[in-house]
Amino acid sequence: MNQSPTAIPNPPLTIQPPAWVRQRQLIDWVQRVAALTKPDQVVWCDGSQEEYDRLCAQMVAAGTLQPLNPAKRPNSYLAWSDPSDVARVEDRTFICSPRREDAGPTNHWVEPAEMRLTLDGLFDGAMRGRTMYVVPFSMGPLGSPIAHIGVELSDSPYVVTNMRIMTRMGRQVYDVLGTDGPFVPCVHSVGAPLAAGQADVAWPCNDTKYIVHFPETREIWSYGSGYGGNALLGKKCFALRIASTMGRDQGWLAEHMLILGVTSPQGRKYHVAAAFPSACGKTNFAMLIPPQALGGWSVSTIGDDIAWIKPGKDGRLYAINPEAGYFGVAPGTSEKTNFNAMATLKENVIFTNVALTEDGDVWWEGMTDTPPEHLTDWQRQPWTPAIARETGRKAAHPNARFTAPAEQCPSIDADWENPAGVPIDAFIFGGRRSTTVPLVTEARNWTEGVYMAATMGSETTAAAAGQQGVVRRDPFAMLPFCGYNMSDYFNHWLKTGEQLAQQQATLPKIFCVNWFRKNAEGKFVWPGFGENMRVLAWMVGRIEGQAAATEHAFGLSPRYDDIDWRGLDFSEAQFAQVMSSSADAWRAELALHAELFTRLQQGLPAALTQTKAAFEARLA
Ligand code: TSX
Ligand code: MN
Repeated sequence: MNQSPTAIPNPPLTIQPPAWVRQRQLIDWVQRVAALTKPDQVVWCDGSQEEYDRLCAQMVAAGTLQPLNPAKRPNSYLAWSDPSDVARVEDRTFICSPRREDAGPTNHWVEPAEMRLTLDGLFDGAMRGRTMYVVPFSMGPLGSPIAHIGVELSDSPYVVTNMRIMTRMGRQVYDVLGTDGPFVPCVHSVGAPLAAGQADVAWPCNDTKYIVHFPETREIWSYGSGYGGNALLGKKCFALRIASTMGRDQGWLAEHMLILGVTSPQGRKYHVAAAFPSACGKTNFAMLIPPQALGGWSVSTIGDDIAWIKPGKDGRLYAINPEAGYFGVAPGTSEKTNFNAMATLKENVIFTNVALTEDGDVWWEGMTDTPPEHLTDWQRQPWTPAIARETGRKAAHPNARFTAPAEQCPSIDADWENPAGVPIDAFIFGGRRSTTVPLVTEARNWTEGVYMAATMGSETTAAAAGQQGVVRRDPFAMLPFCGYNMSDYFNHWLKTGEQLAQQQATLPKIFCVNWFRKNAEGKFVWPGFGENMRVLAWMVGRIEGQAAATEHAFGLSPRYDDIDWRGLDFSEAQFAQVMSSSADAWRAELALHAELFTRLQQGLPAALTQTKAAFEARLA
């Protein structure tokens, strides 16, 4: 009950933009959204530390955040969400392009006018009793020619504080916008209006959820969730779904990729962008620490999740990380799996759905070998190792997250905020595959690389919903994030390669990796983590034209002697296990590619079906 007949109606809301907001269209839009959603007040965020601290204190008072022990985790907070609001909601995610074919068979589509009617109903009065925050943000370094601006209107202070870590948020964005600069309008409501006198809950949300994108008008509307990618609209909604359509129209790429710098012992630096589906350790790879024994390699981090990549005048591809923070999965992160991430998390962090220790710090599964004796779990219940053994309950939700400033990462690249971006020398695509796919394969050409990326698959883990160990196709790791027809997206990649080739530039090499091969006993054969540097070093050798490779049906791979094994006990027989694949296994694999191609049929580039036929001919 939002308004009883006897309730005094709200006085007409004045939105009172501060003098530093001069973008007329923006002000009009804020006015219209406020008139629709009917918040008690509108707050124009300036992005200052004072504002951040004030909002955090307010959320502590409301029970949304708990301050962590400043002696253990300075200036850090813990949020526990509603147990129903813990992850992105893919089946409630919509791409509302004018024609169904523009969204394609892998997206949920609703006709735009019909969706607008639905949203008008949902958002009418949705912010009653709350504050609407105006959150201006830049995706990418302020003023970079590769960056773009968004403004999120949200009734969630949790969103505001997370956006301040994840993006360049605040007043300075309005200087870039000027009086008529372009921005992507993003509207977000937790969908929990408050009647006069109604008490709030710690994590307001609504069982009805809509994550809606209008690619043609470049708008985002999000309703009902306060969590992660559903609510922090700069990330998946803007930087991937909307930006991918901007890239299609404007000739650039918005990709679900980490970006890293790798410097050889000779001091030569290269840049790599890599796409992996979820649960493959993208953040770990972006922050990799090379083994000492390899002598003088270093890896630096530019980004861990998203890359915006634009062709430069020299015919090379230049990439920026549009984000300013990491919104990473906590469980499994430890000093052993990702030392740099743990160092990044020392202070100024918002944790969500991890467990609370008795001394006011955080813990999650995999953080330490031995769990603490007593915790409060993410559902506010007492937790002990014994309870976990008896009930299987987790201390942290498997999708628990940290929100941390990128600049706190010890391996952060000196160029991570370079407005010009960094030139990409190689793309890596990978998945979690216990069989068939070798440790590393280099594509013979751009088209074969696009084929590898398009047919990428990954085995589901316990963390994901549904069956475990089933291979799910996740083209370019973009299945949930491509804002348009996947076939058109493949075509865009093929065209990009053709255009670069026309400029006589050296195209980035494309590699396919698999860190997850298992032996007959079901044990991982490849040690992974820092040891992946050996594969990266081979790739650099290939880029430099130094390292050798052997050709097989699907591309080029190293022989045992082409990899530097100093400091690692990894036999030729073990290498054979991570590289081997039978013709039978590949025939079965190609049959699965055929299933994907059938699903994507309409508009699927002929180059991909031709590449498949060529692989089949090589196998025969
Ligand atoms: O992130 C991972 N990477 C990339 C690191 C740079 N993970 C974690 C995946 C879940 C997010 C990996 N897990 C990797 C990997 O390369 N490899 C594996 C599989 C594996 C797990 C454990 C061991 C070896 C391989 N070894 C021991 O536990 C001792
Ligand atoms: Mn991601």
